[in-house]
Amino acid sequence: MSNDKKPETLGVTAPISLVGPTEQELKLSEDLVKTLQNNGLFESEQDAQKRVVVLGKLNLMVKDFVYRVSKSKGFPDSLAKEAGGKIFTFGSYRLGVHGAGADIDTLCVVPKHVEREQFFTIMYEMLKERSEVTELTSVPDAYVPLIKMHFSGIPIDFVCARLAIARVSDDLDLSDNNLLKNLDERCVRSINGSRVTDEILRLVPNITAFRTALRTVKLWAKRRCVYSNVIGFLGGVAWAMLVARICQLYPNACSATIVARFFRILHRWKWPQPVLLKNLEDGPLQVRVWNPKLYPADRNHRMPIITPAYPSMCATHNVTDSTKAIMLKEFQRGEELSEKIMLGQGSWEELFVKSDFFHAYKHYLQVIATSDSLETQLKWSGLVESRFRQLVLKLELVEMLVLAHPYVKGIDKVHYCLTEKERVDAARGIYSNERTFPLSEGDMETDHLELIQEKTGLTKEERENIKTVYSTTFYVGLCVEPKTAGTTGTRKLDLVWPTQEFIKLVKTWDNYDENTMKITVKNVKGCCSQDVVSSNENDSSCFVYRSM
Ligand code: 3AT
Ligand code: MN
Ligand code: MN
Repeated sequence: MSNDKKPETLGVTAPISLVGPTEQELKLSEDLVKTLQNNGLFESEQDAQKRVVVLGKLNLMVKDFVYRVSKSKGFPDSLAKEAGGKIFTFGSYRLGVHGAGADIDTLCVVPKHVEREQFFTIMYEMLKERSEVTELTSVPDAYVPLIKMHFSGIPIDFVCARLAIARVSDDLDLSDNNLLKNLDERCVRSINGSRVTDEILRLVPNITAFRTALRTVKLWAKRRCVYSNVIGFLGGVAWAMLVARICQLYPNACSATIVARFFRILHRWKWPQPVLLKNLEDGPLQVRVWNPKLYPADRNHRMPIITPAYPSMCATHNVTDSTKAIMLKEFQRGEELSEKIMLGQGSWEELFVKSDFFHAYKHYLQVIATSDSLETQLKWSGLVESRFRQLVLKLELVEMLVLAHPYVKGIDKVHYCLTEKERVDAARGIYSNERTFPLSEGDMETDHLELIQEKTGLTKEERENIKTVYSTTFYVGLCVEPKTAGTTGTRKLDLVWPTQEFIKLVKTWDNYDENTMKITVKNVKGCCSQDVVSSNENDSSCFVYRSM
């Protein structure tokens, strides 16, 4: 890819500095790449090659899919072939920042005579017949409908857009806004991921520095537990846009400098001034483009980061006062550490030290979602996760609560219960460690019953009557206002209202089933690691506790 043709200025303001890197900065950039390598962030050449092969195969399959549909509609052979079909990629793979096991987010583009539904029927069947394809699932009702699968072992998220054109040729470019005219909304959403990533890459002056800096920021954000759009932090696209903006401001800087400037500038940014990669465009659709002057809802965005492709949207809608404060503190930490590193007085590893969330607070809230099958649990915990930020928003209104710090992900467990009481207890977060196991991806294959048998022994009857409970626990760290000098007596922190409202809210879900899905919110005092959870059971019925 040649960067030479790009104009000096990309972005909504002139660059801050056009200075190129010093010897020392180049050396630090090299160190940074080595550190990223040591953290296993790059895949092997062989794996990279495998991805190219898989994408080649998928591209051919898409053409075959369009051909078959065209033929079935009575197209003569030559026209059926000319109808084309093409894949595009987006997400981390497209940006060139994917890790070893990452998925390839892939978009299938088809001409107008192919129906959207046929992607989920005909294309799905074609994939099913391929020996390379495993774990094939179709999710046609998602906000962005998709097929998920592994192709030759590589996870693929496959979305589809049907354009209002007769032919999808190999040189089709998705940047033309007019392509969005007369499209199904789901197609607009499906095409959006690709248009945004393509636009980000177009707007970055120095792709190599951008990639290394973005890999750094992504690793840092994951280690510091601020990588999650759903929970109210930032997702991959938002982090990419932030790094891209810094690259625009320092078009000739190397990656180490970009990283240091990233923390410095974002820590000092005048939020809610938006981060923009270009001036917003108007376009042919009847949809809203982000505009706080026009739409009051857009004025609520605390850290607006706006996608560059029409129709521009705010990628950070979920940020709350608490998550904003947490990220600003992390930017500050990043600034201090990276400034030290730039002076040759620190190492990049320090930036990536894991967050101490589970030891940082005196009080935590636990939200425990349980059900009795894995299938139900996936949906139920997903729903609770998607509403989790509503709890944080309500906690932010509680007097004396300075900060409600949501943990970035739920912790999944499976409990094997011998009695009805154990089942009820498990739903309330009380369980025996002997028959409870973490459920992360690597553990799915373990035969837990065998392990229990070995550890504690089970009678035949116990074994037959065992009931499984799946649980997902979400955490909020609570920071209470320090007592001011001179105050005496106890203070009460009233969490009844926010927690009850939250429970009500998740139960309004269309698919909520009170017989199979349970939710408990309780407070936990002191250090609360993932397995050692000290809890005072008398508290569980009551969310009022005396603080300090
Ligand atoms: P990984 O390397 O895969 O972890 P990524 O940035 O590629 O990082 P994803 O594969 O999760 O992350 O997402 C890729 C893009 O897909 C980002 C966004 O444009 C779109 N996307 C992801 N999740 C959703 C969602 N729930 N709804 C709508 N779009 C989504
Ligand atoms: Mn991805
Ligand atoms: Mn994906």
